[in-house]
Amino acid sequence: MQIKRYEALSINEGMAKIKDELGPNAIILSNKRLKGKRGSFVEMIAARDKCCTSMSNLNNIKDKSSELSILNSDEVFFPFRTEIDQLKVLIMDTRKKADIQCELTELKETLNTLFDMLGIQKNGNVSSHLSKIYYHFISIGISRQSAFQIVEELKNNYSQKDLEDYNNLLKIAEGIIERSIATFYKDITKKRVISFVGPAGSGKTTTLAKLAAQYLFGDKLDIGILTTDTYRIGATEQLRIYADIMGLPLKLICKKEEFKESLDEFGEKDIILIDTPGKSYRDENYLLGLKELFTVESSIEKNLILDITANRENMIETAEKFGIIDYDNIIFTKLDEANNFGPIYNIIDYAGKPVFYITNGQNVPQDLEEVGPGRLARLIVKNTMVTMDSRS
Ligand SMILES: Nc1nc2c(ncn2[C@@H]2O[C@H](COP(=O)(O)OP(=O)(O)O)[C@@H](O)[C@H]2O)c(=O)[nH]1
Ligand SMILES: [Mg+2]
Repeated sequence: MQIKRYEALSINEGMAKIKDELGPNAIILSNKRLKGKRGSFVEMIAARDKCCTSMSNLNNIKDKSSELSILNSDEVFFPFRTEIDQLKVLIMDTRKKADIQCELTELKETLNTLFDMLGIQKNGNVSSHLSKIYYHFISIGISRQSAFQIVEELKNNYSQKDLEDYNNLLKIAEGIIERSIATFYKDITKKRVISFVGPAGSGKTTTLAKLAAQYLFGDKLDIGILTTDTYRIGATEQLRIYADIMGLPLKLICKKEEFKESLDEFGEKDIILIDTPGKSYRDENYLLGLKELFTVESSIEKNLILDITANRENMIETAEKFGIIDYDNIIFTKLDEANNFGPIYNIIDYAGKPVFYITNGQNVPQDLEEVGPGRLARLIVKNTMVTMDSRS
């Protein structure tokens, strides 16, 4: 491919120059009107493929019939076609390999599950209860490794008598999960400035509104709201509606300096809630931008909002990537839409962060529940929200 820049007084003049030099198959990549010393001119960038670089070649083709001009365009595109065909073969090959890889992983997981079950069943007459628990945990989305660990703990640390009754066994398992989750609830200091981060659509704005209502009407606190989610069309509208209904002040922040100013202006507020835009965590600049923004104020509580209907591995990856901003807590949303609560255990365990709230519906403010390790362990093991009012 040969690329060349042209200057001309008009587009027509430029086109003529390009056609003359690069031939009829040249492609115009850009054209701009610019100001020069001698007035305005058009800058045009044009390209042509190498296979028709020689002028004599072009002139030969020009001289021949229209049949040859078709041949010429074939000549131009031939190398691209070959490359496209090779790429197609490569993509199909990669896809096939990915499918096989996927199937192999699934097969390995099934085999491991089977071996785990066999291992559990070797152990005396409580084995059928233990393997039932193991199977239950896997079916509610707890990872195979965690399910196995819990069952091993049951097997090794409890007496035959403890393990004889299935419901009793389940209760003990719930206790193991509760104690494990509780280890992440140490040294908690509630902060005045509270932010919400997480993927797009995970429920940041809705959860912020639910909490604002709780602080305002329940705790009678003075609230201010800030949002950095200002560049998506309609993003601030949703929050403005909530703020207006509750009569709360809302400030939009576009730059880091405005963030500092707004925090100062809300200096008298009991609580400041900060909404942020959601983007894919694969966008490194987005996470770095958030990290940079939070350097403005040393004590900002950062809540990672995770939609529990997402797949477990995906949530773990999100929790890992957002680790860059050193979030304090996790809030799980959309429990009303989820089939399995098991991943909650794995994510808390992976992230090592406490969970103080879960949300279970779109209604603001009611679909929010305050939770602790006990309630979470019950939710996970029973895999249902039925005992909504029980808190711990
Ligand atoms: N079913 C259900 N929907 C929710 C919940 N929380 C938020 N949503 C919905 O999820 C969508 C995205 O929520 P939004 O707060 O705008 O997400 P954001 O992009 O993270 O700010 C909206 O339609 C919300 O109503 C929840 O707990 N359950
Ligand atoms: Mg939002």
